[in-house]
Amino acid sequence: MWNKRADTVVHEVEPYNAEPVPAALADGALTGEDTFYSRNHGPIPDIDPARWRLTVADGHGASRSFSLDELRQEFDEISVVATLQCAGNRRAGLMAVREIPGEDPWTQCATSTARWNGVSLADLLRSCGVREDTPGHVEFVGPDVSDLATPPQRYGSSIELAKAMSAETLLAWGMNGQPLPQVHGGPVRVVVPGYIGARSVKWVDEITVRDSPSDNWFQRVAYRVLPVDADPDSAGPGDGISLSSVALNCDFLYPDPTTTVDRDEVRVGGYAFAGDDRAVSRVQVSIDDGDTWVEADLAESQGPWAWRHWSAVVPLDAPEVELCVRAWDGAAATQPASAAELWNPKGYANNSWGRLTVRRAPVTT
Ligand SMILES: Nc1nc2c(c(=O)[nH]1)N[C@H]1C(S)=C(S)[C@@H](COP(=O)(O)O)O[C@H]1N2
Ligand SMILES: [Mo]
Repeated sequence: MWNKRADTVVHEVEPYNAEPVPAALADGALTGEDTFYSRNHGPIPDIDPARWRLTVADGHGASRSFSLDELRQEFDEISVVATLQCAGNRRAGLMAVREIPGEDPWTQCATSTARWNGVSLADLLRSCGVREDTPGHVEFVGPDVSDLATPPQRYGSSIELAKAMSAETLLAWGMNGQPLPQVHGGPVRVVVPGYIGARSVKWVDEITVRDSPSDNWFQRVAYRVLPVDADPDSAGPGDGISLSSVALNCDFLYPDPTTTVDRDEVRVGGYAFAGDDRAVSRVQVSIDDGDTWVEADLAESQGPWAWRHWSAVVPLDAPEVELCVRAWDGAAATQPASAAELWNPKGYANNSWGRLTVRRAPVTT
């Protein structure tokens, strides 16, 4: 489906929700179209690029409309390598603590990285008379109607005007050098580097500058870390912590826990990511539940908006070794040890230590 690898883990067919297997994400610093996770709240629209139009309203009564050709002609093309990470990434770890009804059990692969090409949102907004020195918010709306929202409505979100005017936020029509695939928001999507994936609205056709955050259900009600005892069904707009920048996170991508290792050491690896203006400074792996740590090697940086792959060689001193991994950022903040500390009713933002059990094959003498 949707040109994805045959081993893709499909949580739902309609709406289509799927994540790659860990080994596939480990394959490259950039994630191919056939591997990139896909998160949808409604039917995937089929939009003819020649007929797509974007309306930009400045919030003071003026608006402009652009075709794809006009965007390409009027603005310089920019390119940013950015990781998208769903707020529900690693929810399975929270579900193991306590059930979370009605949500998909995403493992650690609801995240992927691509080179995005398109126009700077700041350039576009400036051409519409928007000034960066005014406080405000920018709302994005797509054409897909989600009946998961109350009431059913088009998918939308918003970000602060300052983030919309930043050098990194873009309207992308290209992904890894190819036209943006339909399933990832083609012809044009928003990419908000460093923010939860939910803010990067696909198939965007309306952008509005506002004084306050969007009233769209996916901004006002969803994507909030609610208090542990809150009932998500009766939680009102504005309750809890509204997610924007992604919390420092990391996890294992290999080895495959269903295989055994026939040596007394093993190379382990995965990704680490720090949202918005923070950067991954260090990754460490432990074989004794965090009493001692070894430093992992970080792969070369692909810029401030992309994950870092990491790897380390660790000894296997028992038939079964429980590994943990944690990252640190530039403020020397690190991750909480257990998912239980983070459990929340919608199962968002699990950034507890990654954990992986590795089995050693019986030693033959
Ligand atoms: N129009 C629209 N945009 C959307 C969504 C959606 O359902 N509809 N899902 C959001 C969420 S929650 C995520 S995590 C990312 C996923 O992007 P991807 O499917 O390209 O990986 O898209 C975001 N943009
Ligand atoms: Mo998401």
